[in-house]
Amino acid sequence: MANLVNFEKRGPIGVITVDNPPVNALSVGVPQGIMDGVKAGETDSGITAVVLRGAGRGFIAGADINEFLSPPPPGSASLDDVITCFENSTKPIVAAIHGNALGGGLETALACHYRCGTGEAVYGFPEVLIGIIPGGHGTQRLPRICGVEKALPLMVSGEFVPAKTALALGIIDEIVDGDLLDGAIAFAERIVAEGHPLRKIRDETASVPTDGFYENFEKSIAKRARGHLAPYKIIEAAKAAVELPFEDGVELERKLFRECLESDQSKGLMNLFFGERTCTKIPDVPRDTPTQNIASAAVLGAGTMGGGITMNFVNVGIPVTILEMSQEALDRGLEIIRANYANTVKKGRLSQDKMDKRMSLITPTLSYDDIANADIVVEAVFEEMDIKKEVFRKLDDIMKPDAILATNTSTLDVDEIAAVTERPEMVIGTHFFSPANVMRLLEVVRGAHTKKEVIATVMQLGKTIKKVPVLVGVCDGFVGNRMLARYSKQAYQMVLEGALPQDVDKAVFDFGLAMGPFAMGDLAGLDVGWRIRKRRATENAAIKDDAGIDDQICEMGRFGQKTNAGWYKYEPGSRVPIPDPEIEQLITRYCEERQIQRRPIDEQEIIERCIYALVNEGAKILEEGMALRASDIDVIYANGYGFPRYRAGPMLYADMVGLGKVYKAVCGYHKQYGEIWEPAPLLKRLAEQGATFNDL
Ligand code: T1G
Repeated sequence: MANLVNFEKRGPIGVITVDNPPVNALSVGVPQGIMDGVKAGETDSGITAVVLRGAGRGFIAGADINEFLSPPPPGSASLDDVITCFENSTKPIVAAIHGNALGGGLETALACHYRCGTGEAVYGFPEVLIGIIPGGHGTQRLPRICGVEKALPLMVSGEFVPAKTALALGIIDEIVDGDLLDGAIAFAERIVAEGHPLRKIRDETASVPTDGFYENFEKSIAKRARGHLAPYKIIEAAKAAVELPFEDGVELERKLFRECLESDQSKGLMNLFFGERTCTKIPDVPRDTPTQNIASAAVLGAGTMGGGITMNFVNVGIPVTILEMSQEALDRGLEIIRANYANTVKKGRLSQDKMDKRMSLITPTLSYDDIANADIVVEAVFEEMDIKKEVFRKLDDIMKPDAILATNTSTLDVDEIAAVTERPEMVIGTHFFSPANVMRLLEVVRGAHTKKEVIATVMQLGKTIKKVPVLVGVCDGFVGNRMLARYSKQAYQMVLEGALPQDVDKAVFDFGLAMGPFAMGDLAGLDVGWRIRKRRATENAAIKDDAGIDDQICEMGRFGQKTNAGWYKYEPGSRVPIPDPEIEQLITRYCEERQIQRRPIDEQEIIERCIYALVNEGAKILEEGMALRASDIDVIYANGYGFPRYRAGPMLYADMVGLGKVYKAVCGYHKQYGEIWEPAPLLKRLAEQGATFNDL
């Protein structure tokens, strides 16, 4: 096996190079290699200083996360050992950083005496994103470098900062132009020549924050950090950096790190981390499958979805020709896009000239001729099969032969759409989630004839436009919406049986979902489903027109937030749902008219029926091959439906509850409610084997 760490001499400077592709994680063997390099420098009297750098794409991306899920043999050298080794060094150690210096990688650099890096390097503590805290003294050194008021936002957000910010914060001492190694060697030689001391951050003090800082900071993260453990452990550790001697702070950091690592949350987040990378691996579409270059795109429909989809492309520099049927619709669509960007500029998250650049990449048109040469066209017209078919017949006629024809349908049969074209192998589903320019999830729907190059191209394009692309099969609702339907059915059923909307929403919100099903219905608009049900009832006499509670609410003109009333009422201009006695009376009356005996429903039943409904449907989806893996389903649910990331998703949650317990509960509901709770055969099989979805 190639050396994980190499040592060489450049004149009087020793150079240690970490070479552990793909990201130079601190896997077993790397810490030992670094220490061997420091020792080589120490014992060579011709060496006056040492430079530490990474080979390949970056410096060091942190600890090897795999080793948290399956710990290495005890006794291997650790990051702690490396840090101690640096602190005992009698010669200056200079970190030379390019690419990523993250987590334990940044901590390794902070334990060096000095740091320099390229102008493109990025720095960060992403540990919080996988449910842990910096465990290599980062919570003690960073506040000593830039103060706790700047250190906490960095460690609690997990965001990466660019080189200039790192320099301003004091994380690095110099930005190197030109060749990094040459620059770092020159820096080291200067340190020696000018007799600079061995700078030890541990000996410095962290400034006391202004009064009320910690309270205000906790308030500022409350929404995003709700239910999460690690952010609050980071705050505790950072306080120690201000209040305790270094060693005591390190001791506390170690304790808090262990608490986080042993929590279910870190397992959930680490599984999700790998799940979001595994989902782009498709067994019968190998990594080296040829892909098409997507240099231009076209979007059909300038509505909410079409506008959002357009933004995804121009955000990464791919020009879009956006087509509508009327000038008025086109103008309205462009205005919405412009307003979206202007809002981001106003918030200081986008510069005006970047907004102008993006807007300049959008070409509005009323003519199909103007989109013929686009490399991909994404259809986002009205969700009606006849309209989709008409559009795809037209696209088939005018688009260049190797153009990819994508539909943004959220439930319709992609194969049926593909069948109206002469090129079904070029047709694929790209199901964006509203708002399309915000939601990270992209369900890529593989048609029966979609060719592998098209799948590989669209999965890669998904990553290019900063989405999390997950390949799904053609079935009603694909994966996410199909599972959502089961979940929503249970939520509605429980309101009929005795719960109130606010009871269900609270239980689900406390479980960690971003929003309960009734508040979500009000947000999306109750009239969408209502119109579809009314149309289906007129088209198909067999569908009994027994207006449900949601239909009655719509008949009252209560469509949700857009009408300041739906399941809840809303103060004008507010999005805060307020339980409405009028709805409680409507529910009670509805049940009385149908002799439904209402009963109290507790939180446990609400959570079991909502979440196990997802799990049972997910198991059926897996078994039918509509999703490749259980972790793909979790990635879909965490990125598209607000499932708490620290639980990863419904399938891992079920694994952690124990499939035997889940299966037993599903059988109980099956006995009570009939076929809607028919246990998935896969769930039954795994439960009987004492296995998990993750074992598949
Ligand atoms: N450990 C193991 N594997 C990793 C890894 C890591 N830290 N980072 C990436 N990989 C794998 C990843 O699974 C994928 O594998 C490949 O590398 C490319 O990743 C003590 C305790 C560095 C910004 O959290 O944020 O240090 O799919 O597709 O888009 O305080 O990877 O190819 O088989 O994401 O260019 C802290 C996590 C760890 C960094 C690169 N560090 N990684 O993004 O590539 S905890 C992190 C990332 C820690 C200390 C604590 C990103 C990246 P495969 P990729 P990318």
